[in-house]
Amino acid sequence: MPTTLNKIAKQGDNGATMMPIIQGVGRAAIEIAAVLRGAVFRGALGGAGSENVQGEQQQMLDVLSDEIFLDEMRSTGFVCAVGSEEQEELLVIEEYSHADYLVLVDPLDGSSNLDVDGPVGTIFSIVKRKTANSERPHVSDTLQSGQSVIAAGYVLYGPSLMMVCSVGAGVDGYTFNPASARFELSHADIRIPETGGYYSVNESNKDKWLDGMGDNLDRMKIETGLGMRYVGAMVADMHRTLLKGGVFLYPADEKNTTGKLRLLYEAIPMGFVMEQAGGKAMSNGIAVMDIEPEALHQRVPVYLGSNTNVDSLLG
Ligand code: P6P
Repeated sequence: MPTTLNKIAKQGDNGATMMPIIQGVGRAAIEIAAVLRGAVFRGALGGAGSENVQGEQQQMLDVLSDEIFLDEMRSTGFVCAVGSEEQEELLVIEEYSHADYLVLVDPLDGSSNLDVDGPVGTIFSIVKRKTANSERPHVSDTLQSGQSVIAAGYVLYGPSLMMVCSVGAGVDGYTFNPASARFELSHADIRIPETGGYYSVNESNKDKWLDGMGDNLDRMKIETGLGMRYVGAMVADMHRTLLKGGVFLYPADEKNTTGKLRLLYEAIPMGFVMEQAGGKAMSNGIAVMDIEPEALHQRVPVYLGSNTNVDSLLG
């Protein structure tokens, strides 16, 4: 009998409360995957003609994925609000504004890969509200460090549909089985290899990096001899790093002086998974998970992967 997402209910102290929300993420993933597979026939590839709060051109599928994800979080009945890359303000789920949990999400990460049929992903993180259940959820409920994260993970829309997640008791990978139409455990207890793998970075920005990171990378390449792979979608680059080892990095540069990747719905969820798998996630000299967030769409530099490789990179 295959193991399904129901396994989560028996994991750690929070599995039972997290399972319905993560099952909701799974339902959203299945629907988003179906939309992606048929998008070309519906004229749904390409720009939505709008910008997100980041000033980035929204793809039509960014907007649709955000709507699908919000609907599935609403359907769980356990989520009071969602902080999304695609929405400037916190989205309160009115009929459940008394519920205990908030979800931070990048609904369709790496969407610039879509029109070349490249991999994309969904990244999520779950925290417990700080405001009383009788109050209206507030954006301050999202401003919690990674130490307060209860569960996090990502969905990878690739040759297969995978969800990798943790409720604080290790990391498991589930693959969608079309025969049974559900996610089934395929990668139990993922641990990042201590050595080997690849370094993964957009090296074309190297001359603009801040904090001497160009010299650090040159030194790490000599010390480790790692090859390079870069997909341009954090979920795909993170997933390869998690399974093969190595280091993924997005340093601050002259254009993105505080970094490009978002703390609450990219760096923290990936840092949670990476640390749960025995790896490391750093930013600006401290662990990603120790950064005290100041804003919903705050950006940070990110260095995550195998301990030895992250240590070699950061010196
Ligand atoms: P660049 C996608 O836009 C994203 O937010 C991450 O998924 C990815 O790691 C990064 O930006 C890619 O950025 O500048 O290399 O295209």
